Amino acid sequence: MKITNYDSLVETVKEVVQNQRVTDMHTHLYSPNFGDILLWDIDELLTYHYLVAEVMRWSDLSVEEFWKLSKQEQADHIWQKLFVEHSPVSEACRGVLTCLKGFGLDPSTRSLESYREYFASKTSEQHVDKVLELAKVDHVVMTNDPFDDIEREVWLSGVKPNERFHAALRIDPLLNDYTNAKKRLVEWGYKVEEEWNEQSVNEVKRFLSDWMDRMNPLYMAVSLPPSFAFPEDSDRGRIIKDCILPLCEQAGIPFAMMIGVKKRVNPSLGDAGDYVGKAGMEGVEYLLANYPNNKFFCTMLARENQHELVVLARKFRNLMVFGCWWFTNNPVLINEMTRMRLEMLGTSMIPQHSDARVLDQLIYKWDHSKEIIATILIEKYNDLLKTGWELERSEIERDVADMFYNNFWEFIGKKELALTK
Ligand code: HDL
Ligand code: ZN
Repeated sequence: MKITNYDSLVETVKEVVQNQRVTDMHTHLYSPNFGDILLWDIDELLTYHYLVAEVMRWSDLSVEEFWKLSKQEQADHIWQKLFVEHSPVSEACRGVLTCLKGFGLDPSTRSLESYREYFASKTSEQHVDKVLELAKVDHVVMTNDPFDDIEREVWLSGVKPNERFHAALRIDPLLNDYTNAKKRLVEWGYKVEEEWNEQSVNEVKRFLSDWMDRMNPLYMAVSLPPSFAFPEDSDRGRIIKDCILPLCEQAGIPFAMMIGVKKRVNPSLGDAGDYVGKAGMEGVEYLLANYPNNKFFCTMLARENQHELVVLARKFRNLMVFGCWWFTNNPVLINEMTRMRLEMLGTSMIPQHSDARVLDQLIYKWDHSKEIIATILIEKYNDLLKTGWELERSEIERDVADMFYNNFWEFIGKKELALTK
C-alpha cells in the first residue's frame, strides 16, 4: 500500500512500530525456570534501583535505615515519597504507572494493596507469557555472569533457558577485577598462574570456553569504565587481546562493550550507586581497525560519547551501535540519540534495548521508546515524501523490523532467527 499523505503516514508508522515484535538484546531478566532470580511484581517494580536513588533525595531515612526495611516497606516508602508526596514525573516513576496501565489496573486509585493483589494471583510462568505478549517481546537476551554465586549454581545444575530466553556471557569480574577473579578460577580448577604466561592464557580460555559450551551465548559482554583503553599493559588489556578476541572470532560471536560506568561512587546505594563518565574512543577505534574479523556491539553511557560513537560506526561495518543505555534511557536522550543515528547510519543500527531488571518493566521500557522512535520516523519519512520519494507500507515494515529485530540476528550471524522479510 503506497503512503500518499501525511495523515496516512502518521497512522501507518504508529501502527507498524506499535505492532512490531521485538528482540530485546540486553536485559537482566532470567528464564522463568531459573527460579526466583527472575524478578517481577509491584514491590520489585517500586524498589528498582533507579527509584532507590530517587527516593533517597526526599527520604527522611538514612540509607542504612532504608536498607533495613523489608522489600514491602521499601516499596511503601518509595510509593509515599515519589508518587504520593511528589508527582511521579521521572522516567522510572512514570514507568511503574505505564506497567500498571498495561495490566489493565487503574493508577488513579493509587491503591498499592489492589496492585499487590493482582500480582499475588499470578504464577511466574503465566506472568512471563502475559508480559512478553503485552510488550510484544519475542526474544529476551539475558546477562549471565558465571561469577554470580546464585546464577552459577543454576547453570551448574544443568538448567537451560526456555526458547525465548538467550544467554549473553558477562565477564566484568574477569576483565575489571582479575586479581580477585583469578583466585576464583583457581578454586574452580583452572590452573592460572600468578604471571600472565601461556598456561594462564590457556586456562582463562578454557574457563571461557567451558561457559560458552554451557550457556551457548549470543555474545560476550562487559561494562567498562570511562578510562577504558586498548591496547593496554594491564590484566584487562591482556585478557581481551589473548583470550576474548580470539574466542569471539573463533565462535563468530560479537564482543559487546558497554562503556562509561564509574562503579559505586556512592557504595551505600548499592546498584544505585554507579555514576557516568565520558570515555575516550581510542580503544574502540583501535579494536575496530585492528580486528576486522571480530564483531563488536557498543553502547556508551555518557551523552557526550554518542556522536563520536555514531561517526565511528560509519567508519567500521564490524561495529553495531545499540540501545540508549541506563542514564541515556530517558526521552530527551532517546530522542537526540535516535535522530543522530538515523541521520548518520540510516536504519543500520539497533535503537533500543530495555535493560529490564524486573520482568514487568518490558512493558514500559518498550512502550515509552516505541512512542519516541515512531515520532522521529514519521518526521524522517515525511522528509522523504517532501522530495517526491514514494513510500510503500511494506518498506516501513521492513525498516522497523530491521531495527527492532533483524539487525541483531543478522549481525550475530543467526539470520535463521530473523523475521522473514
Ligand atoms: O552494567 C549493566 O548492564 C547496567 O545496565 C547495570 O546493570 C545498571 O545497574 C542497570 O541496570 N542499568 O539500567
Ligand atoms: Zn544492563
